[in-house]
Amino acid sequence: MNIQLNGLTLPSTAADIRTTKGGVIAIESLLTLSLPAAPVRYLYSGWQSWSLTAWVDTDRPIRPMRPSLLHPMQADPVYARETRPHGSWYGAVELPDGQVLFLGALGLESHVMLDGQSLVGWYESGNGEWLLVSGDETEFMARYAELLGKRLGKGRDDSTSILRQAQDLRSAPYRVWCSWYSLYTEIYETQLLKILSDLSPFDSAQGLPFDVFQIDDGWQIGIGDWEPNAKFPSGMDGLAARIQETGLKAGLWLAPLLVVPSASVYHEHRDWLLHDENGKLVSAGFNWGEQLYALDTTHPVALDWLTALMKKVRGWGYDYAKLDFLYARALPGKHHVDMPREAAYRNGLKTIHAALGEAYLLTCGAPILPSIGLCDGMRVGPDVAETYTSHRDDDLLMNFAAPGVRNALRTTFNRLWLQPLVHTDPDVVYFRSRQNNLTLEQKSLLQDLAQICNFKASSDIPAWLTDSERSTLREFLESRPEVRKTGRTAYQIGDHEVDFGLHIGMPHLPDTFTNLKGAVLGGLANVPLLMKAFDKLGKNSLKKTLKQNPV
Ligand code: 9PG
Repeated sequence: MNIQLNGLTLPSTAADIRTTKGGVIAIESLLTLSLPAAPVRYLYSGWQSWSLTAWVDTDRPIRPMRPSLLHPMQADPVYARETRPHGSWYGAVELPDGQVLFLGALGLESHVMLDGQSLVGWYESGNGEWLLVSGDETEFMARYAELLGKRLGKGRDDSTSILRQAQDLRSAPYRVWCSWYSLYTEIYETQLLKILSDLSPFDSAQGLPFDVFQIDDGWQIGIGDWEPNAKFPSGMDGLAARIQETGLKAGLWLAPLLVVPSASVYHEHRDWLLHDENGKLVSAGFNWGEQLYALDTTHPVALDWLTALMKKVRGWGYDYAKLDFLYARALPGKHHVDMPREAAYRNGLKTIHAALGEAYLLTCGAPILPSIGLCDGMRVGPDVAETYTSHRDDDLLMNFAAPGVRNALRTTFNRLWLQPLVHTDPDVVYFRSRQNNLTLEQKSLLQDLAQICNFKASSDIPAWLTDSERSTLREFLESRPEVRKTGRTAYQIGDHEVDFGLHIGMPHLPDTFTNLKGAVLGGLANVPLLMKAFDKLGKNSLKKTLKQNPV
């Protein structure tokens, strides 16, 4: 039937539609819309926290990211080789006359793609609802969020998190010190205690007013072996107690749905892992010099193990959990109990959420829509880094999920529409100049985005800050500027205006020769042994850096 929208007549495969505020809703398993003209821009929607989400000119196709070894952990691997404009759950097109059309699923396991002059949306199985709207992007994304909230819930309203009871969330969210973006995996107990004391939480004049001290990756014996390693002799409960003594809440990072071959669960409970139709383990990517696998949470015993793990972390004294690499559970595979992959993920997350009780749950590396309503905060972009961008990631690997400030700004900015549903975590900001290649402008873009998100985190080591950096960090943590959107890419934040426009576009497509070099590099990066060696080199250079820059 023809769908009438904002003066446009769109031939479609919809059998029936109903009108809704701003547009129409159709229920279809496959919905095709014929557009009046070929679009000039497409809004890509990445599957999980780190995956590219951006408006891209249709004459600048997104090529498959390199290396493919990382596809399961950077994109939805089912669609990672698709070169037509596409994305998870929703997509939008801008027509040559500037008119914008949006097609978004209100259910899970759905995808949208631009095929020539047709916009196509489909569900991986069965029927589901589609919202079709046009007009102003801020308005239609708000409408989409509203409808999703009704179907998936709003974690913020529903949950009984400690944070929610303690304060008005929008005006005073948690401020988090996180160990990752300075120390990475090289953390140990006495070093973290020194940092904790240097934050001087007891000193109201000089102290840095953080609310949470969050220990990131590096405390555990292994991915799947969630017990403290030898660098944490007082145990995780001992450290949590020390953190709490300072008045801060203790936070802990885990990747509870991942298992690596060196972990004991891998050997003892192979049947808990996600397998494919042929009985082979499903790859969840490659990191820490190891192949990653996923826990199949439809396996009741694996689910019990997961619940016990969450309760253990709570029992140790952690009130804030950063749960990472969560996409693993939503990868396609043959589950112990047959169910759609994102529904299976949601079941797992529901169990985690319940087991964590009142603790604040920050999801990371998390499939976006399936996490709505079941967490407090969600990382909505790739990792930041001490560099803005790199020739390697932009031009050779064409990898826009890789850690870097430009990649983080771009994707996070395009996910701000999620704010009514969840705390959007833009990742940490930097104030330090030590161990940092960012310009002042680049650092302030991150700070502005954190103000917009009202989610403030930093990994700056107090001893690395100059006096003036320390006081600007302090002011940043204390400030509560008024935030107002003033244009498509611009915001007024307190007394200054910031335009992200120049920072959220895509780099030019590389020329043929650069692309060829990139193919060689991408090929090499697909060799696990080389990746492992690369990981080792990185670790050694990190150790050296930290020796030269004591905390
Ligand atoms: C700990 C880190 C930090 C960080 C998380 C996550 O695409 N990648 O290769 C990729 C690797 C690691 C990564 C993100 C992406 O970092 O986002 O904050 O907790 O794990 O290992």
